[in-house]
Amino acid sequence: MTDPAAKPSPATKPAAAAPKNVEVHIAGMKFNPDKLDIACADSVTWVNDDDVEHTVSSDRNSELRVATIIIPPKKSSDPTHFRMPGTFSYHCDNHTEMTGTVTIK
Ligand SMILES: [Cu+2]
Repeated sequence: MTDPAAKPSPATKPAAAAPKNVEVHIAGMKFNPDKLDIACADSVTWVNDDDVEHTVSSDRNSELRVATIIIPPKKSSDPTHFRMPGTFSYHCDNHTEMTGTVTIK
């Protein structure tokens, strides 16, 4: 395996709360991790490792809502920013047993 996104060496020491992008992988019909805590400045990328399409769709009672994200097989979502604290609970429209939560502090 090659690493196409090799990190550049940091020129300066990053701040303690530097924003980061966190990956949630989808494999075997599960979100992993299915519960994620992030900071407000962070973003989330969903990576579909499965051979079928999945979606990331807000639950009805979700405090935070995003437009449904459709992720084709072996593809990734764009980094998703939430920009406010709250709980984003979501599911896959194609497989309703697939659920996850992102808590933004
Ligand atoms: Cu699915």
